[in-house]
Amino acid sequence: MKLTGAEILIECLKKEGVETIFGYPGGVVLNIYDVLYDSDIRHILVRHEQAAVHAADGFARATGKVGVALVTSGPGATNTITGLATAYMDSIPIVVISGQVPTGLIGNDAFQEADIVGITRPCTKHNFLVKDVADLARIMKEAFYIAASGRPGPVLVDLPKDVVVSSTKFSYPESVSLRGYNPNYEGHPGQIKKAVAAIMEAKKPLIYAGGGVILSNASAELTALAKKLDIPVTMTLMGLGGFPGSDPLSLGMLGMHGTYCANMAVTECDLLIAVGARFDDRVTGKVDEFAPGARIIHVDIDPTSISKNVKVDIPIVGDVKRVLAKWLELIDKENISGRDEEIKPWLDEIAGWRAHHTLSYEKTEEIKPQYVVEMLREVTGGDCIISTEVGQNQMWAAQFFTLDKPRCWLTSGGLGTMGYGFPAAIGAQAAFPGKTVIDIAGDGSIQMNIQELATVVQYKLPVKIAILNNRYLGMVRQWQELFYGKRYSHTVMDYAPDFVKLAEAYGALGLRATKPEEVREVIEKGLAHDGPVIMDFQVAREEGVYPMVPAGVALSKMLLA
Ligand SMILES: Cc1ncc(C[n+]2csc(CCOP(=O)(O)OP(=O)(O)O)c2C)c(N)n1
Repeated sequence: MKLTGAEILIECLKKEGVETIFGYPGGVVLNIYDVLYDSDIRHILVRHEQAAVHAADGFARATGKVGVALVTSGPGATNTITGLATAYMDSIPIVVISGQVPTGLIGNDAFQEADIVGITRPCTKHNFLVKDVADLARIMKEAFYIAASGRPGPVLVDLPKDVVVSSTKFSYPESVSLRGYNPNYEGHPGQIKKAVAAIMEAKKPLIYAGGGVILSNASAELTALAKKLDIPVTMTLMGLGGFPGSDPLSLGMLGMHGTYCANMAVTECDLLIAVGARFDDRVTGKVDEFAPGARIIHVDIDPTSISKNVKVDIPIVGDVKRVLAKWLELIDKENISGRDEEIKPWLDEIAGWRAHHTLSYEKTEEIKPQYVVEMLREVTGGDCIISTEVGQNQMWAAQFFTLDKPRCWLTSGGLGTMGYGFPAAIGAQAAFPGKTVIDIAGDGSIQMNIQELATVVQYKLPVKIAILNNRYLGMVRQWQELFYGKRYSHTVMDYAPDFVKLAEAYGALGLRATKPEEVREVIEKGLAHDGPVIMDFQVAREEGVYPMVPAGVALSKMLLA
């Protein structure tokens, strides 16, 4: 029996175990939507294609599965760019299917034509234009494989209308073989041994854990390693939750808004064990003064990441989980008696930095944004999924919402995409209907995808939005305060909707707190409500995020307030 391209596409999604997709229809994908109408695949109709891609991305980060979005050609496809670039920078596995004008019209400036394969080349791991229905099943298999394997990332499949309507026999390939694409998962045995020797020798070792720990599901192995050898751990923004934040060995986040003790520990360590981290400039500060006295081990699945920004002494190309498991195996054979005594001076030094400066803020009559985040942590007991927007809200969430588990933290690290958090929360909530999902937002960022309130109300997705409302584009204002003589050029956001009324207009619950004493009550009420909620916290307007390492400055030269 022959199936149409549209039918084949849906069969492929079923074969991949896809149950939920996010999308927005249009002319050239009508046949696909028509087949979808009768299928068991749940489709969530967002209000903007950017949100469909962020939702697929949030779904992927929370579940570890490949997220899927479906959009139409032209503007539908171009609206996905920010979502694709966001997923690309953070190595998130998603497959975006875009409609395309019929092959015969490609290049003719046809109605709603955009060269989406050309446009997305720099911001996808790979992309495909399907020219023949006979290739469709194979391409879908490859798309899912490429998205999820090696260093994960977004894949786009562009489907011309004529391919969607023509038919062929359907058979789904069992396996994929792609010339020149063979991710190396194991790591070189010699290098693995060398790393273990360096770890055993080090007097001041430090683990620097990045998003790769989360992506490769390596938290258990990382935790076992740190605890076995008493090695302190600092995490990047993307690595948060990869090691329990409330463990005494956790130093919290490092980098531009990292903790004092994490940044000092990086500066003073004699061995830096980088796992699934990519030495981003927000992490290293001035590269020449990053971990100046340390040997560096770097484990990463992507060979092009190694020695890209910082020169590495022991490179290991492999899957973080497998390499850590191998290390543990080898360390089991080592004699570690007396290690407590050896590592103690280093742990004492770190305790000194911790005592010298902890994350804190001054309590005043006004609501402090950090206090809101602390209360969210306290009321939920940490048992929830947090997404964030971008700006001060994101950094306060990273600093004050101590995360103990992986896949509970959805944030745009690499691209820094305002408007990411709310749709990402939709993706996570769709995957886990019973879980509490909270988007910690700024008043600026939330307005970038606020239209998705309609989506959460329609699909009964009880996402909670906590707006740290400072009526500024706060993070930019902070830079203007510090580096531009307080000239607040176009960062004042005094004109904003009444967020409580806005929530109500969409059929959600709106709550507001204007005094510190109201914060806890609003959170409790918001979390107890069984539908979507906006909580508008009117916070101190000119609060800053500290510590702060100014761009391009050494980590040890933090501004503490
Ligand atoms: C799409 C996009 N545009 C612009 C920026 C630059 N930017 C970074 S932080 C920020 C301010 C964010 O303001 P808000 O959402 O109110 O959060 P706050 O910093 O006040 O918590 C801006 C404009 C960005 N990151 N993303």
